[in-house]
Amino acid sequence: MANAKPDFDAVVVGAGFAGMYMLYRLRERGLSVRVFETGTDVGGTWYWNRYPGARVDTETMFYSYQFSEELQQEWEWKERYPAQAELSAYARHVADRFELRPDIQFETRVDSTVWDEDAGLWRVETGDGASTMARYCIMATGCLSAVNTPEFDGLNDFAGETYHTAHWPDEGVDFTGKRVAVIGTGSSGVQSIPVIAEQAASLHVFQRTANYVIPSHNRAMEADEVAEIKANYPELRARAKKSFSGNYFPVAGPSALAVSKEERDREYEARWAQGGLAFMAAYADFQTSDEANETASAFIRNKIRGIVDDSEVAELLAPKQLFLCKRLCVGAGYYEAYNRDSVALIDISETTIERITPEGVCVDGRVYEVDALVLATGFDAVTGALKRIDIQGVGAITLRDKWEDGPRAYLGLGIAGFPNLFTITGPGSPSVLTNMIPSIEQHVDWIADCIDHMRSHDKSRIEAEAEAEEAWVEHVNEVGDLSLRATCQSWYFGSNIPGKPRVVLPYSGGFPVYVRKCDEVAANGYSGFALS
Ligand code: N01
Repeated sequence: MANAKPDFDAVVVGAGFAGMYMLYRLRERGLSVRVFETGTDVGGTWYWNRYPGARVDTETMFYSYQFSEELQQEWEWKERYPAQAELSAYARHVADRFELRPDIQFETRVDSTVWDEDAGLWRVETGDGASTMARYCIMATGCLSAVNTPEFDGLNDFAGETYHTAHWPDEGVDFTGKRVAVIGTGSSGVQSIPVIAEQAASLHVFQRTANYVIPSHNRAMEADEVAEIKANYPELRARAKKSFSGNYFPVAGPSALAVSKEERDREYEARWAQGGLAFMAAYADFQTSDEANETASAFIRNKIRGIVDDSEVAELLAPKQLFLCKRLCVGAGYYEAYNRDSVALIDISETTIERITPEGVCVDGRVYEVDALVLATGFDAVTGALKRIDIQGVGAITLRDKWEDGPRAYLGLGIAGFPNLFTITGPGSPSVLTNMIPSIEQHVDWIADCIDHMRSHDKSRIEAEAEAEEAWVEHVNEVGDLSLRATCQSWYFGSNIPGKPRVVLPYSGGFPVYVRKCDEVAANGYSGFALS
């Protein structure tokens, strides 16, 4: 049976940016591939997240594929931070340009994937009742794709419309004249609130934790800056890869405390005026020194007080937790939205949402009556999408069981007990702490090279060794616990999902260190993996 013939060399689950590139690379190496995708089109995150105001918050000349020089030269980005529609058009262009569609089966959810040891193949079962055998199974299911819908009492009894930001109707929603509630003030809430506020008759925002929001200062790309970036792409991309987050964010200095308050504030002012995530790289000790961290927090809190007219509302919006505890948000007119008479902020940091009634949202015995409810409540991050599929490895052990106390994976790429299964940007890789597209490309290239190596060395089975996995998980935890981020509640640690074990999900040792480790493992004949 070991030489049983698969239907495809590889099955890839998901046709977002990871799945599309995986398909491209494997096909280029001569493998037959079937991609299964739940949606009706490509794009993953940028297919599903169509909420009002949805746009990327990483500068897009760098949040884009670099594997094809022709692609990066020919595609014209219109905005510094493109909206969902432009990102989705880019994904569709990539699918068409590289003729990916014939190998993607849309509107097909993968329900289970089961390792058949005798055959040395994965049996992938899909929602259409079909079963597909493949030598390799590659999970390109995304880190922020399994939607979190909190189990509010009475949610199903709500008489109005209910939306989740990550499952927004294709045709959009017109809130004109409506009373709207938004629950959640993470990146999705921060982006959608000002846009919904422009339309709605009234908007109640339910905030459990205030976040730090840096203005985006989004604008159209100038022709000369595009030309300059395109002319220097190789150098700029290489420089970004050397940075901690795989982004090119210049660091002003090793410590915020090594300079005077005046100099520091000048730096913060400049970054606030420039806009975007580069603010987080101002000084290198935000994750290691409370005092340094507080200088950035205080600066942003003061900005909020300067923008928001009502001082009580400003204090509620001023974050209490450390800067960069949670993912930094980038917004457009977010704090300004609270100056509208039609917008009210409801603080639920000390209370909670008691229940949803047919009329609206009940907090502290008071019902806020609304016509529409928007859940901007995020995702079961990093592990959620994998655990929602019934994945069974050697001896029918399930991934859900193996990860009951938290995920265990080697480099976030392979899992002991699950041969020939790869995870793109899986737990224990830098993933969500980095610019996602370069991280995806690094994983895809590594997996494609690994499969190539196996084929050229006449190997058909690869499995992470338990000891190597154990050592890597320990290292990920050790490094993760060094950062101040570890002292906070956030989805980086699974704290947003009731009952989810608290585990460091992404590797926080930085992109360059991680890439070196992956390259070493490959150069040493895939050390830590058993090949047979
Ligand atoms: O989700 P979130 P998101 N009762 O988890 C609140 C990326 N992204 O979709 O903080 C009441 O950040 C929750 O409160 P708390 C980006 O990496 C990128 O906004 O847990 N409230 C929080 O306020 C981002 O970090 C882009 O106390 C509840 C909110 O809901 C990640 O995706 C755009 C609750 C959820 O915030 C996730 O962002 C969008 C409950 N039971 C997203 N449960 C860009 O590129 C949750 N909340 C711009």
